[in-house]
Amino acid sequence: MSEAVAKRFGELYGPAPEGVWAAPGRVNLIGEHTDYNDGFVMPFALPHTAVAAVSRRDDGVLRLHSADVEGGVTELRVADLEPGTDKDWTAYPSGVVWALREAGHEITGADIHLASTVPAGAGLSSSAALEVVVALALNDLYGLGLRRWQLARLCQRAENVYVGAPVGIMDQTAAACCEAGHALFLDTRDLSQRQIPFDLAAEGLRLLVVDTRVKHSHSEGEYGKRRAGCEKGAALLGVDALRDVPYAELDAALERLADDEEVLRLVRHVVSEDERVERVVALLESGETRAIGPVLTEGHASLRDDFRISCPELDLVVDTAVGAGALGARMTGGGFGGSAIVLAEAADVPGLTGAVEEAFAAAGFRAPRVFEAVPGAGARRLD
Ligand code: GAF
Repeated sequence: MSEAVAKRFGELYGPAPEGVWAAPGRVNLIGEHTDYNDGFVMPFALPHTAVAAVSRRDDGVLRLHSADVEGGVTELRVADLEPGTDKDWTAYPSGVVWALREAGHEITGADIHLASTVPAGAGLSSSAALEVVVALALNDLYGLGLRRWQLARLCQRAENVYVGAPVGIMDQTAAACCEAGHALFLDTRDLSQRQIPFDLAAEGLRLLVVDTRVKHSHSEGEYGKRRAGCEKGAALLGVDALRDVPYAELDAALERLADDEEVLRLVRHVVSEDERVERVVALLESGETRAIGPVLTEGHASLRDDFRISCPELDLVVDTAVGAGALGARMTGGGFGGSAIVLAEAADVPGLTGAVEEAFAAAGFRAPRVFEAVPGAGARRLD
């Protein structure tokens, strides 16, 4: 991949690139819609990556090209980059250049060629991978000395302000900080983190990703509504963020929200989801990997019934897989389509995959894309 991307860079821009970098997509094991509530998340990196060949420029010009999108090279001036103006895929890399410059780093231009194997629109963070790979490349080339978590914060700012999507910090931190063979237990309040060994193969287990290949069109607006509802809940309860509601006090908090059924449900999901993350961490650290299955399925029910961000395709994956003997299953990512994950005994994978495929065909849904996910490495320089 690295050589092909460097070669294409040379064809597009002339000389060979100064370097080639990669950043992965992610699967979130547990901890959904908790990141903008200062809560806990637990993603791991996919082997699928966005790869960028990059060289510096000193004339204020930013040139962007992607192997995955029709069209030629886009040429911009770094001084002219402004939030909200770019509605194309180029908003992700140029947003990162904008965010670095806004933070006071002198980026005087770049030539960038990108190619990604992270499935787009599948809830696997293909955009965060694009942002982080560009941030890491510019950090190295311009000698900025920024730490991984700082790059993640800048990428989140690019996405929030430049692209205009009100996302939390999980996906960018996952792309920047994950390690092979581990899931990342991340406290999104202060970005403190612990790498939790997550070697399913050694235990005879597998984690399947089932990409439903649907993305319901209202997803972006609904994300913002959930976020606003959570903020309202925190304000009604007099806390900075829902993270500050202890699980032991959840019932009392819900009583105080009895007049606002919608906010009550959002709060119940977020506070119980933080507790599920802590339970999964404890189970993994005590070697009880199989026991995390029911916690994943519980998390799905909470996202479906309380947070209301599932959809028929995701529910069908979870119900079919659990009904056919999976240890647990849940949707992963923002919701309204995208992917679900299924934890299963290795020997059960063919049967489960067949059961999900048959159920999709019987329901008249497009065939899902199913693959096994092994925790991969975080962002890195390749050449
Ligand atoms: C999307 C967002 F980008 C994340 O920040 C996170 O909120 C996630 O949805 C839900 O957990 O991936």
